[in-house]
Amino acid sequence: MRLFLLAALLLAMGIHGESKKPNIVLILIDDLGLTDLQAFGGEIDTPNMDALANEGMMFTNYHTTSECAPSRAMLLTGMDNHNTGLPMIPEVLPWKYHDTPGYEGYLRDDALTIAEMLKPAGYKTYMTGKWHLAFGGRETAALPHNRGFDKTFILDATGGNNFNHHSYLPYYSESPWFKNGQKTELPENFYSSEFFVDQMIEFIDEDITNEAPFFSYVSFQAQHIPLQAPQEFIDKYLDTYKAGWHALREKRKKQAVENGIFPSDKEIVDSLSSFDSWSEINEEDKKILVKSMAVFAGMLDAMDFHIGRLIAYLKEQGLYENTIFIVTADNGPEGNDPSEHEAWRNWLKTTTYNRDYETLGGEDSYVFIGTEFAQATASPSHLFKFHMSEGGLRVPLIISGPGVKSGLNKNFTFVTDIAATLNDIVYGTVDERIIGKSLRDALAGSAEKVYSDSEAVGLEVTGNSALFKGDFKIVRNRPPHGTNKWELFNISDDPGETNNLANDMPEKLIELIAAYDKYVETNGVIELPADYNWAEEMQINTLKMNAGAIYRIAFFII
Ligand SMILES: [Ca+2]
Repeated sequence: MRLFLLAALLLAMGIHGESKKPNIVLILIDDLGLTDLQAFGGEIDTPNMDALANEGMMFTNYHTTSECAPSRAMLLTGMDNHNTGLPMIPEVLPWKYHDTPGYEGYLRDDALTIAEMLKPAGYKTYMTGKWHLAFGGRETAALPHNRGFDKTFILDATGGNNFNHHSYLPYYSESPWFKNGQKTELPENFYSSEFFVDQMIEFIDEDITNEAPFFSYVSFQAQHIPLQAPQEFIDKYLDTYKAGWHALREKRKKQAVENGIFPSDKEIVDSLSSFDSWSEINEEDKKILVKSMAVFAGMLDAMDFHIGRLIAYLKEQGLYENTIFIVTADNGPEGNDPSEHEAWRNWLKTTTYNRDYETLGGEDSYVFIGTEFAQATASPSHLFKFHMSEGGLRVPLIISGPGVKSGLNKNFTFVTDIAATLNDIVYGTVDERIIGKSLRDALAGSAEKVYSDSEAVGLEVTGNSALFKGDFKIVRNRPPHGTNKWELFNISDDPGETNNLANDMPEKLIELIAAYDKYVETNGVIELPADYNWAEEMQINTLKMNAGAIYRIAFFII
């Protein structure tokens, strides 16, 4: 009997004397505000992600980068973006920089992905959704199929239509979709969030008899423009946003305080004062904006619903208990209004897209929420995507699963910590090329700081910069929403970034700028010229990338 028990125990522990390695599900949301999930203070129904948040650890001071591809490269490799080949999204990368090491525009082969790191430990590796690290699929060696993932169905672009293969920008003639490294069509009745989960369940299910652990990367198109959702999800929110953006920013802040995400006694920036006032918007435009927000909410609600189906499947298969879930976003909410750009307006006329009220959020509809509602969904933070202020960088992070305590962690954490943590969980050590810190102690309930007061964390994306050190942060945003001058904040005391201390604490400012200069030197950051303009750069790159687009743009410019 004793021998039998010993044998059973050894079997349960695996041949190396360790307990069975956990499955890992990494869920990445595109362009999400800090308070978009209900657990973080939002009004949209996200019960499945909220359940993971309640079971696991919610990180309230987690920072990613301000843009898609650099965040994804850092998340998947644990390295600085300037060493991965994706210092910025390739669509706005000046062409002349492509030959500079680190600025290739696609994922370098020496920047190992989490999938490549986990393969030697026997993991089955799957990915569905947005990749955006292989230069629109032109660099096939950088597609996930060639970067450690066994099975993939992916989009290699910044975004795309959620119902079909149509592109969402003139830069792409159509959305580049790949299945296992080969160009592919989309199936009938495609809706992005639903399909990514269906396909992921199919991948897992095909290998269900192989008891090796799996790594599943589900990278949603939600909440990237064009915002689109099935009608029944949109209908739930048609009246939710009628009070406008000032009310939403305030309501989100209040609820964030109640949920413990933001301290109760701290100010926030009156960020909306520099934009349009809700009261001055005409009734026609208000109708479109209120419904656009309903589409935004419906898209998030739909994604959560489908995440619920993945969780239910894992529970049915008895896999849920040994699965670590990581839910996070690549950057803050999208505040661009593409209709302000003439090239986009001209391009739209060549497509099947429209912005009709009745069908907003449908297959041929092009929806965005605009600057003001983006600022509201980033509440209580300042600014949004593309900026190094907290609204661009601070997004939700939820980690749940075996060994993870339930609670809130309010210490500074960073996008590169995810790869470090997974390395540590699987191997008990962190690969030396990873610059992030393992969150294992934090997940076990430790309230110790992850980064010591003497450790600096630098960031540069598309000419905007930040550096975190101890309680302090320096930030420099380019116009129009910044001055291109360094500002200094104590984000521990002032997470709303209301009080620029640059003049009051010149020595602290000099200390952090010196640390930033060292960061630039260490990572080979190219300083962008003062007249750099991302929209112009995207037009130039569009002309270079796409002969058809040259004709379309030239036609309308003339
Ligand atoms: Ca994004």
